[in-house]
Amino acid sequence: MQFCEEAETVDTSRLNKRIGIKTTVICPATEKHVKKYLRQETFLINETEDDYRSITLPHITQQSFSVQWVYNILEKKAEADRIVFEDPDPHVGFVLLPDFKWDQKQLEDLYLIAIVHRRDLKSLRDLTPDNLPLLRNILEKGVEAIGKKYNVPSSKLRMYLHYQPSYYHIHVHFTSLDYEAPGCGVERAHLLTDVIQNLQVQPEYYQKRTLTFPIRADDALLTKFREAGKI
Ligand code: M7G
Repeated sequence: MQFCEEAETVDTSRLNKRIGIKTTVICPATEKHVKKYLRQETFLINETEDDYRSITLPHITQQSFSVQWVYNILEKKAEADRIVFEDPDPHVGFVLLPDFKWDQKQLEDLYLIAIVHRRDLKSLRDLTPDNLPLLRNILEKGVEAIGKKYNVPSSKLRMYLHYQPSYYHIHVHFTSLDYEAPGCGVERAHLLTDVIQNLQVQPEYYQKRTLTFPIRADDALLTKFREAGKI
């Protein structure tokens, strides 16, 4: 792994199939970026509705990663040539493009992200039934676009949202079912189809439910939960 200072955020993944090495370059890399990629012990946090309001929300408002790279993509200032599909609608629209974790050389580790155009949704916690048209649109058109471009059917796709995400601007991960993508485990990934059904069954599901997520030992949010006597 290398970290350099010069450019805007540039994150490039390369998978060398012959020797099986994947490298990531992040420019510039903040201390938080460096920590993210260092091996660390992790813990599970059960975050109640109150914990989210009193601990997590103030924390992420103050110190989450910048989402400028997301805005650059949405405004076509970055990666415009990599866009696989776009629905420009301001409410239900999104941009679908290869994730930096995928070099697009083989379909086995296919990895795309759908980034929504609207900017008011940070994470799962903000989703309500009002966002069902957005989520259904991503599911339907994302699957269709990936089918057309890569000939991969929906039965071979794992589509999910992370909680907690690293970047607090709603996006959906589309990964090959044959690829154990980092962060696709049950403790962090929420299937898009489940999210849609949960919102249909219980309108305030993501505001009311306790949500469990893994957290690294060096994450300041863990310290906040500890200080509050929650773990
Ligand atoms: P996440 O759920 O916020 O967190 O996902 P994670 O990084 O811990 O999984 C953000 C996703 O965006 C990840 O899969 C990243 O690899 C991907 N990603 C991050 N950056 C900075 C970029 C970028 O600039 N371009 C693209 N195409 N993908 C990115």
